[in-house]
Amino acid sequence: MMYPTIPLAQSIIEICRAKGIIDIVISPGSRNAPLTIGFASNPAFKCYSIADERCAAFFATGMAQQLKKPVAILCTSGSALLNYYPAVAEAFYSQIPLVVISADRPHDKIDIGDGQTIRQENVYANHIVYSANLQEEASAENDNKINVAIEKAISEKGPVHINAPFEEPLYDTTDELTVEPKILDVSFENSFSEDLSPFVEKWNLAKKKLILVGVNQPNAIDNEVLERLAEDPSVVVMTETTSNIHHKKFLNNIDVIITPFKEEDFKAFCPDILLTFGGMVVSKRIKAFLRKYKPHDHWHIDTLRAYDTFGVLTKHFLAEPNTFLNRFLPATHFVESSYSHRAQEIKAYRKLKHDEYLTQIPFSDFKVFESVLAVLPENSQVQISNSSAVRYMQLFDVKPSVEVFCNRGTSGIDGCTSTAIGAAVASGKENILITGDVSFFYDSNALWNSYIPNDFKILLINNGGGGIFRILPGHKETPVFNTYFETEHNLTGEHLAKMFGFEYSQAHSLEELNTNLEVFFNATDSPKILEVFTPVKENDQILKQYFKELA
Ligand SMILES: Cc1ncc(C[n+]2csc(CCOP(=O)(O)OP(=O)(O)O)c2C)c(N)n1
Repeated sequence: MMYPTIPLAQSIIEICRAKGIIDIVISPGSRNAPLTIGFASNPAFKCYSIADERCAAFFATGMAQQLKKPVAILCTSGSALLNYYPAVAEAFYSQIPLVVISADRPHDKIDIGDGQTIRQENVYANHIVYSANLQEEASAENDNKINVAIEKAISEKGPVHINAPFEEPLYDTTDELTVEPKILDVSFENSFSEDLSPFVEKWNLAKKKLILVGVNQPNAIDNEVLERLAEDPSVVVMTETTSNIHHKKFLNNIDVIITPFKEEDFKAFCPDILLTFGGMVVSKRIKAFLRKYKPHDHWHIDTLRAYDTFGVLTKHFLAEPNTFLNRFLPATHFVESSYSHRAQEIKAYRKLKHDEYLTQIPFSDFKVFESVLAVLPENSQVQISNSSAVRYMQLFDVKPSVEVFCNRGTSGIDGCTSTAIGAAVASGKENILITGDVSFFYDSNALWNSYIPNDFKILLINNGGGGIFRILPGHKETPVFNTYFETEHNLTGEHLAKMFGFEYSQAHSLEELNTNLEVFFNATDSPKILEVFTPVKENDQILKQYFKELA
């Protein structure tokens, strides 16, 4: 076995191994050579080489999102680690265990005019679960910090930073381990024993209970739990596309349901108790509604965090949602109420209106989603880029066997493609990225990646710029709008596809799209991009009219 001679590098490698970290995404550099050589020469690790640190970090985020265990990223000193920051922030808000390892100059070389040197310690201070600022000499204190960092990434589900100073020579190796780092076994209590009786009592008295689910891992909630919620006449469940929860009685198109509501509808729909779980919620309208028509109580279930999103948070249950619901629901009883029934009526009516409208409209972003979602392969995974793509998705039903993910932690457009590729690699599932053009071009370096599976596919909806800004209030057709908001362009993905070895096809009409989709999911020996050109100036009109027609 080949080890770096530097003891600190050996310790980091050995502790990572002992803690079960397998995947290491490495970006090139010299300062990190001891770790690069050590990780890459050790069969306990699976290493990936990705040059662009922003892409590398999002790729690792996509992997960790799927594996639900830490993935490490390793880079050199200087601005390299700053390029990790967008993914660090995303991981922080999406509760993804990302272990950042940055190589640094020794302390006495910082701010004295040495090259490729910045102030690396605590550089992610505002968005990190733990920062291990190591000393150059191997020590029990260093070992302790490395252990804590990895344990915290797991237990606090978030990014951690290990900053490791190395002095030259950096490339020397030895075939013997010279350190015996301390491996701390930190165990975490995962039981939930709070007395729930006061909450059961409240629940049993309330005639209107709304459950709202944000970003949630597939299969996280037992079917019996979902069935029970669906059967209670006093319970309405609203799910976002990224909740990965499906039941025919749940309201899975939130904006479709509530956008046409008038004052009296909102009042009637306003719950006594709002119970939430999962991560970020996409729908702005549900947030505006619940902030205005406040429920009496808002309870949130999460092992770690509870955001007061609606200004009425009254209880945080520190539990896994599935654990909590399995204990809580059997203690409650169904309450007679028309709440669920009325919601079902609205849902059925909106569905009619939705279907009717779709038969009338011309080719547009909206129509693209209808066509694509209908033919998604069973058991595939969809990654959606931020912007209007994730909002359009919310207007449709997605096949229950299809898993849906989106970087909603910070809603950035800066790493959607890289995340999707990381998720595709880690999940092994057929993965389809549905993306807008600006998000796609922004993260085009994501394609500079030699691990992209052949069944990875990108559906690129090219509406000539950021179509979202036409939908948002404030849109006026001016040069300022076109240049600085929409960032209009005439680019296509064709040359990028060629450069990075993707099969490429185009569609300019519904007929072309449907014809292309017939073969898009056929197996081939390279990943594919299908670029769909939609009418820039009609998309937003069609969407706005849709919300009017739903009433
Ligand atoms: C890193 C980052 N910069 C800026 C934004 C603001 N932003 C949100 S959507 C968007 C445009 C996205 O356009 P595109 O990907 O083409 O999707 P469309 O709006 O057309 O659906 C921008 C710039 C962001 N979310 N993240």
